[in-house]
Amino acid sequence: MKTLWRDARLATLAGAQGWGLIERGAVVTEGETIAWVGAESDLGAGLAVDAEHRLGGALVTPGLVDCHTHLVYAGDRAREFELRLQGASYEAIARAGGGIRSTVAATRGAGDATLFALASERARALQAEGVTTLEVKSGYGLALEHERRCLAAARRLGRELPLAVRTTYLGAHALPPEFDGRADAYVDAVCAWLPALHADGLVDAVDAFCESIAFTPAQTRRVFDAARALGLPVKLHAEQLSNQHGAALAAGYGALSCDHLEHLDDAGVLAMAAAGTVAVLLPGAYYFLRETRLPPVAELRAAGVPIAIATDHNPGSSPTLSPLLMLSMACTLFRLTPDEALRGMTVHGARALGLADRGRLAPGQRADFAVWPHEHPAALAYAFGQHPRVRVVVGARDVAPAR
Ligand code: DI6
Ligand code: FE
Repeated sequence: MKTLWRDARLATLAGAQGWGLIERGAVVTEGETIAWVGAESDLGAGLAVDAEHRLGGALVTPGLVDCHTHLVYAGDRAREFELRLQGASYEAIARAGGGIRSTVAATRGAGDATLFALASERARALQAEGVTTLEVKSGYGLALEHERRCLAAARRLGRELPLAVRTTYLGAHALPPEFDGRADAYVDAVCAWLPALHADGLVDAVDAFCESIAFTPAQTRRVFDAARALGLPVKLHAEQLSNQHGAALAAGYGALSCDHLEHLDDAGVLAMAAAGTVAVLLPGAYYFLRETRLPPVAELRAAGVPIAIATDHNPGSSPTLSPLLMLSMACTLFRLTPDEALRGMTVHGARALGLADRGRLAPGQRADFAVWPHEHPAALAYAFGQHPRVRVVVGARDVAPAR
């Protein structure tokens, strides 16, 4: 089926930088793919299509790609938020057995149907702000059976909702209580579970939390070696709270991305540049943990490291479900330009997932796009907290608006 989408202002992001704006633009889709993009005036006169949508001059961007979320879990951590505001640090709460562990207890106690319903509600909220591709990490099960349930819930989201889901195995997120004092034995288990989860078709990539309160670089290597043995790509929670030199380690494994990066040093930047690893910046976690050390944006730019932006949705450090707010924070807190921020949640977000077939409006790309009520794309980052009405199109098909 061939469809013409016309009378639109297109922010194509097709070039290496800038918006790639086309005024009075049109898109022709064929099946689930974009076949042609350009100015309406360049449309062939005799173009025969099966359907036509007039967009009334609305702004069209590629569908948003949220490349870092921890969407599947039960419970919340509002009480922990109160404690942090009274002076307890995120690390101190984690060391005292709260933090991630409290979410693990709630997640293990929730049934499959509940886990799926909670995740599905969250995915719909993301979709309501233009998300068409979503990454979901495990990491709140921390036992084979529970990691499997969480990854299966993520896969089910991709089957039952009109969005694409990529799954990431984050068994090395925290030490579960049954392995207290035995971190190396737990890493052995994390590595041993991976082939089974992969055989079930549940794993697209492997991640770890390399941090003083989580896993060491040596333990991270073992997890990455297990991934490499199966040919799975890796990503890393690196340099979030301290500099463990995790980014350089991950780049040595050809990592798709290193995420957070507030404490990234020059050697890490250069290693990422050489490996083509994407820097995923997570302003929601920076804001919510009241961090003051900024990720080295100027250095990443100068080295040509692609920068992605994501929600990092999770109950402990970034409970937001607003990708648009993250675009705004990427600009106000991290000093990205609005077009860099949007590129970070489209082209570069897709690249952080190893996906080259989406993130731009260009021939051959998937026909995933969002239609916004704004005049200029800078408004996506500017109009924070406004919840614009957005029309979401996935594979050239209209997705029912979620609100
Ligand atoms: N870094 C984070 O910010 C999240 N996970 C991670 O490795 C926080 C997860 C949580 O606190 O529940
Ligand atoms: Fe995270």
